[in-house]
Amino acid sequence: MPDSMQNILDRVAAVRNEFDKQIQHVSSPQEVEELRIAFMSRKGKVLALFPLIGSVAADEKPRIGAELNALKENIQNTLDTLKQQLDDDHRHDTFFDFTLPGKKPPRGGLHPLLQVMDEIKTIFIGMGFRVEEGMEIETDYYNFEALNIPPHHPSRDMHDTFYLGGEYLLRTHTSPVQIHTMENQQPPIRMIAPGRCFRKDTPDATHSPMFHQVEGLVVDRGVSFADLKGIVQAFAQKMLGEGVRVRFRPSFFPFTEPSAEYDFSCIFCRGKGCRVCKQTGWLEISGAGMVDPAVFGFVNIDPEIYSGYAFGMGVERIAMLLLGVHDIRIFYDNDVRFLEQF
Ligand code: FA5
Repeated sequence: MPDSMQNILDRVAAVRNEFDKQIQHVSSPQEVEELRIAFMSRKGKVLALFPLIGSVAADEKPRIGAELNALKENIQNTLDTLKQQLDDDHRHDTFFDFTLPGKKPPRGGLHPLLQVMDEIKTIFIGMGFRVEEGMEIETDYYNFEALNIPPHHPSRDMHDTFYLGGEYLLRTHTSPVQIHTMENQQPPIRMIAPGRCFRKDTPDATHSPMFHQVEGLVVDRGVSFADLKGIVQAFAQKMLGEGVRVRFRPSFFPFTEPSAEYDFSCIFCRGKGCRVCKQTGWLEISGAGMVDPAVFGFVNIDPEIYSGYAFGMGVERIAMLLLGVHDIRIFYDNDVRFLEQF
C-alpha cells in the first residue's frame, strides 16, 4: 500500500520545522557541527526521509524527490552560512598583535658574474669604449673563417663546440663580435663585447663548458701594442686595486699578430702561491694581440692606414680573483647560500 503523498509532505515539513527551531539556539561552530550531524549525516533526519520516495506511486516520485532535495539543499546552505559567520566572529575575538614585525619577502639580486660583468663594463665605458651586443648562435664564418681560422686549422681543436646543424654553432669566444663591428663601423672603433661562450671543455676548477668573455677591440690610425698594455694595466688596477701586476706571455692566435696572453697577479697571496692561483701566483685572464692584417682583409679595412688591438678576457677568472672563489663550478650550482653572499 503506497504511503500517501500528503503524509510524506507532512513529515518533510516536520523535519524542516524541527531544524528551524533548533538552529535558533546554535551559538558556536561546534554546535553547528552537532546540528549538521543530527540532520545531514548518513543516519541524520534528512537522509532518513529519502527512502520514502520508494513508497509513493510512480507519478508522484518527481514531486517528492524535488521536495526532499530542496530541504537538503536549504539546510546545508543555512548551516554553511551560519558556520562562516560564527568562524568570522570567533576570529575577530582572537588577539591580534599589530606591533609584530611583518614577514619580509626574500629579495633577489644579480648573479655575482653579472655584477662583475657590470663592473667591467663601467670601467671600460669610463675609458671611452662602447658596449656592443653579440649573438650566442654564430655561423662558422664569423666564429672561425673571418678570424683567419680556415676549416682544417689546428686551432679549431681547442675550440670544439656544440654544432646546431647547417652552418650554425654556439660561439666559442666573443671574437666574432669583432667581425660584426668592423663590418658595420668604420674606424675609429673602440668597443667591448661581453657575453656567453660555449666549448666542449671538460669541467674542472677553472673550466666550464659555458663561460663568459669580454671582447675588446680598438682600431684607429697608429694603434700599437703599447696602447694594449696600457689599457690592460689600467683596467687591472681599477678592477683589482693598485697592487695588481700584469704579465704578458707570447702566444698564438690566427687573428692577431703578434699574439699574447696576459695574467693578473693573485691578489690573495700577493704572488706567493695559494689555492686560488693554484700555487703559481698568477691567474690566466685573457688572450690578446694586434689585429692580423688578414682579418682586416675580410672586413675591407686598409691595414696600411689602420692598426688595432684586441683582447678576450675570461669573466669567471676575474670574478674568481675578485671574490676569492677557487672553483668555477660553484658559480653555476645555484646554491643560494653561495649566491646571497654577494
Ligand atoms: C680566445 O678565446 C680568444 N678569442 C681571445 C682573444 C681575443 C685573443 C682577441 C686575441 C684577440 P682563449 O681560448 O685563450 O682565447 O680564451 C680566452 C680566455 O677565456 C681564457 O684566458 C680564459 O680566461 C677564458 N676561458 C677559455 N675557456 C674557458 C672555459 N672553458 N671556462 C672558463 N673560462 C674560459
